[in-house]
Amino acid sequence: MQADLIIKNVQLATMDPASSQAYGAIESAMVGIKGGKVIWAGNGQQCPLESDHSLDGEGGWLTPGLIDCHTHLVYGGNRATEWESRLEGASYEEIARRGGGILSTVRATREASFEQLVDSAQKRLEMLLAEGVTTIEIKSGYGLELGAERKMLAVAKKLGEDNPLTVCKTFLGAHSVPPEYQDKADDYVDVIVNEMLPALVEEELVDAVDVFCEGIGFSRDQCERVFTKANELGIRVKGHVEQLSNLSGASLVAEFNGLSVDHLEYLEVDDIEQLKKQGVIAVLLPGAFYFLGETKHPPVQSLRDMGVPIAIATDLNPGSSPICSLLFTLNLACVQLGLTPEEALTGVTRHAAKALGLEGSKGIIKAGYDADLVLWDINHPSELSYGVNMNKPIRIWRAGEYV
Ligand code: DI6
Ligand code: FE
Repeated sequence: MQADLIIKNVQLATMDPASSQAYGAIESAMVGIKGGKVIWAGNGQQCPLESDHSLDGEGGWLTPGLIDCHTHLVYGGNRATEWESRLEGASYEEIARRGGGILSTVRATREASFEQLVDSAQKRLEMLLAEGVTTIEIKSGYGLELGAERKMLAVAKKLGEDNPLTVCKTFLGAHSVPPEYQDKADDYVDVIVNEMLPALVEEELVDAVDVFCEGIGFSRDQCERVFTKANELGIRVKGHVEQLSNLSGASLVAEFNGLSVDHLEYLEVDDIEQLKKQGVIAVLLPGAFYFLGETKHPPVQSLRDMGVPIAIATDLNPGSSPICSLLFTLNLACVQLGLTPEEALTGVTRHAAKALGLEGSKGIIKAGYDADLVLWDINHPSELSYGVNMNKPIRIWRAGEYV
């Protein structure tokens, strides 16, 4: 079998669930790449491949490219001074109710030009790329009017065109009620459903639809209206649910056969069964948990017991998670939420792929999957969650191309 490239002398963390080994590990392995895909991965002695090009991994570990499945990467300004007032005692919710919080980023994002948003997001993206992130989800939600939401999603699209990574674009029009619709949230939901969502789907700027189902966001009924429209348009849904309180948003996402439920600090054990039944991924966001100083933990043990796949993401955003590192997030997931290093790595590979509807092409090292790969100078994959700012990829491939 002829390959474009063979990577030799590596240890694989395949993350393949079919393996009986932790991390789906294969020692003394080789990987063959052709046409942007992995065509063979296994023990080097059994390798049937030939190629004019090979690379010696010198015994390092090869993982799937990392996937950040929940970010608000594109935004104007920042909220450092708001954070100062939080440290003086104001809560995240109080600040939001005063018209700060998300709405202050909405003002800055509306004012920023397309180019300014590209430039500021590009800097953050480069930090993630340098850590081995090869797929990222980027949400809108700081525009809250058609033009500004379109601008955000177009920036996300452009970032995907300009950089060696896959971008999934999520419409989060139902993030906060914009100032023009203060006390008229239902009217704003009408605009989302009748104008914004259909236009942006038509323009092919929407891969998924998200909502903030929360006291300071949207009610369960309002979220249901958004999801109904998304379903009609053939777009998968997901939700920021049960972050600060319980509005039974998770069960709503499950009813709509959604991709993922994200945050989950206030998730009730009774709702977990339904997530399992519908194959919904639980996305935990330890960066927001940490930065908001939360004390209520998501029900990790119950999710495990019921077999709901857990993904991990940065939630990178200026208000509740100004954390531009997926590797640090792995450490947070273990230290703060009690995940094992293997669960954490699975959460940014195989399960994150599933949260984006990309299972079958990303998140595992296996023949037929995209050749998104990262080579690390480590002795064991647990090191990726163990050290903070201790690991840097030696090499990254995206769709078989050396980054
Ligand atoms: N939950 C979050 O963690 C982010 N959005 C949301 O609905 C926070 C967004 C922000 O504070 O700017
Ligand atoms: Fe978020």
